[in-house]
Amino acid sequence: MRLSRYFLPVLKETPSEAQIVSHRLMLRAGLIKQSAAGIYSWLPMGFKVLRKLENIVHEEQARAGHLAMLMPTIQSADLWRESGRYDAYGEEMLRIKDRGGRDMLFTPTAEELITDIFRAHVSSYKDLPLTMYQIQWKFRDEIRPRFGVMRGREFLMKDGYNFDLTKEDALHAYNRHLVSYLRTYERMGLQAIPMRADSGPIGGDNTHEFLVLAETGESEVFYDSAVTDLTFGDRDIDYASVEDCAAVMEEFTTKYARTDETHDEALFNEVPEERRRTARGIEVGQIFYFGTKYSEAMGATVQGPDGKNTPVHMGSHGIGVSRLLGAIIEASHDDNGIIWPEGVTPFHAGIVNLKQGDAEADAACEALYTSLTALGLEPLYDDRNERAGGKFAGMDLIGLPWRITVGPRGLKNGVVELTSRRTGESEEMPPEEAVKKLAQIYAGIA
Ligand code: P5A
Repeated sequence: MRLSRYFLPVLKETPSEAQIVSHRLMLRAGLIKQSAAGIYSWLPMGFKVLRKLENIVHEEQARAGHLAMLMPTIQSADLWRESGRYDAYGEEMLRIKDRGGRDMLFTPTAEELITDIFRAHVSSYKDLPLTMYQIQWKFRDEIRPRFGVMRGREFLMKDGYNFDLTKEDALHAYNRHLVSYLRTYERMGLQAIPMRADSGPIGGDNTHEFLVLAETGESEVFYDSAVTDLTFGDRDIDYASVEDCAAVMEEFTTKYARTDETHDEALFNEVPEERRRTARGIEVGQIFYFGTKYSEAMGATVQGPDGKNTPVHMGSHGIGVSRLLGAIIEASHDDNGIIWPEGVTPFHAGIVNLKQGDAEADAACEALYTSLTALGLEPLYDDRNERAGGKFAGMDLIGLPWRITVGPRGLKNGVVELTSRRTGESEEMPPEEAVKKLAQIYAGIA
């Protein structure tokens, strides 16, 4: 992409309404624009990152054997009356009447709708296990929408639902989701720690939230610092294996890590004092096992091997996809702007032409652009007729992990400069070397 043809409305001033750094940077870098309280448009560059996050989620869900689908955002209230949640959900639910006076709502989550689909089509245990998920917009009429996409009213969520014959099978689904979420967040460059939590309006007693530690996080958390040493890495896990998933579950959830809702001071005090931590975190996901809460209320049963009909065991699992943009920026920025992790960056590298209009510099930039594109990488070429200082500041603000600087002086010696956004370190090398280096960096990521 050439910057001269892109839509990137960067702001010079720091927007006064933004209280936390990720919100400020998302506005300043032209990623989003607020349209009403807690409701945002996603401008081209913000949308690009959102799509990257969605892709990672889809790939990891497929790896775990889960089926992608899509349900509507507007639902009939009748289903929610069956589960009892139409009244229980309260003010957070956006209620709408259609022209016939029927009660409708904008989905805050979709346990009811998926249970309705299940009961219409599945009647035998032979069709289990089954896990389906979607990535779809949700609406919750939060009392205090704030911090930009972090606590929006409209937000993008991955929501998945498992159906199993027994509690044991459903707990395997729970563990499998924990494993796949750990992998998902790590691919996004994040450490998200599973913590014992409260299930709120979704229900059930078995639930973990995934938290990214950050001073601006809305949740207060308590944990054994040993949990921050755990990384999932490049493990080859067989998602169908009950033992494999249970082992990861045990490794990642045995040490003390809880949100304030489930915090137990006495248990916490058993953690060696030097490892006890109190901090704040951003909730980027949550998994639930709630047994037969919805299947019983809505008559979602299957015939078991013994010929008897039993309600299915269920759980649901959510990732705050749009919130993740904020969480990633909170975890990865400096005074000059965003620092995108390679796995989610909107463009793989910036190309800065120090002397636009200089025939040699222009040609070198074009050649770099062509070679990177041919390798499947997406460069963002700053081809505007601007001062170098402004171009550098702009690149730092939008946070592409790598920058290639091209100028007449370097070209005389046959070199360009490759700079890491994270470390600020620059290295001079021939243009072909820079291309090769970027290809290596992104091998297996892009
Ligand atoms: C699990 C999927 C559920 O709704 N039902 C379907 C279950 N869980 S949850 O924890 O309530 O939400 C899942 C994730 O969505 C994100 N989230 C939000 N993101 C932005 N703004 C909001 N107002 C908001 N509310 C929830 C969180 O990341 C949460 O973990």
